[in-house]
Amino acid sequence: MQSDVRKRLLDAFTKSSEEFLSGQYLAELIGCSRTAVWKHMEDLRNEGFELEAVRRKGYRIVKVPDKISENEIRLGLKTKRLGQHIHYKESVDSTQKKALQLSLEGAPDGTIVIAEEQTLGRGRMNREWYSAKYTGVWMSILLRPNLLPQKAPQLTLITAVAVAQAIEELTPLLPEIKWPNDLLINGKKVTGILTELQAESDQINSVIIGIGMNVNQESFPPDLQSIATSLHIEGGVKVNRAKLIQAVLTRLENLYDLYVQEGFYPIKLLWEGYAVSIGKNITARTLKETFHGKALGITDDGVLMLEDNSGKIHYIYSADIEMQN
Ligand code: BTX
Repeated sequence: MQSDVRKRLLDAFTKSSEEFLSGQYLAELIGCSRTAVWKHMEDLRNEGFELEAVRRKGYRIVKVPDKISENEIRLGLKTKRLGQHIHYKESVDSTQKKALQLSLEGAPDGTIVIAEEQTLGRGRMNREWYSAKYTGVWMSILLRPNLLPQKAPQLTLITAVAVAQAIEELTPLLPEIKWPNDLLINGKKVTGILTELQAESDQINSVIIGIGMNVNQESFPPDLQSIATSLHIEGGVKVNRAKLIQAVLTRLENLYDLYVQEGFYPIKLLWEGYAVSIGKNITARTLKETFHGKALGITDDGVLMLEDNSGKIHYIYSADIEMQN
């Protein structure tokens, strides 16, 4: 829809003391046919507006979409690097893909891509990531760290701590981290993290950290109902997504600076405070093998240590974890 038509329509509803505005009135106001008004109203509906159309009365706006604007993210953001360049999209296939494209075009460290909706959001190993419109935080952060490529998995753990801290800052909820990339609340997944690396031999060109946070969903599709949750479902109130984004960016920048100055150890201590799988019997599935045993903890590099039934310790760099007790 042309933005001036959109603005005039919304202004008409905002300024009117009547709840319903007739199609005829709106048609005259904009200078178009009633059919065109109907089409414009359908466009608004597709943008997330909840509308009511009643015969002989006209149209009424029941609910405006809970959108995030770029300005809302910028306003009051106290970071130095993260989020200083924002690419905000109404809809994308995947923010990871867009961030990779920007990375190849030379976008600076700290650039973020945020979308209201992803049509092809993905998790690890190309699994699907459900990213419904206006309900979550679907964000990719482009970093250009001066790190060895083998250190990149630590960034997933740093991000998990940052997200946990941000959730605690804005809600009374108690998030837990399931190694390596899930945040859980009451045992269900509230956030997933996907870290992707572009590196040449021993140098990182860029790291793209994808964060998918379930924020204001009231329900999930049947196949996710038993494993997924949102901050709204758990806390009973809606959470301001722009504030949450700001909190994640601020926390991540602070933790990242701490990491650069002091190494992974202080992050490890914070991470352990949220860890849910440590000390438990787990099954860890890597691409090649499946291990059963007790999760002993993580090394100073963020690698998972698992002790199998024969007492042998395995060092696991990446896996899907299932907890037995
Ligand atoms: P993962 O591979 O650990 O988890 C993917 C699995 O999680 C899916 O197979 C499904 O079972 C479940 N799942 C799918 N959608 C959801 C959801 N909304 N909530 C809870 N569980 C779900 C986790 O991968 C990493 C996800 C990163 C997503 C971000 S969003 C921004 C960025 N762009 C993009 O395409 N991906 C990242």
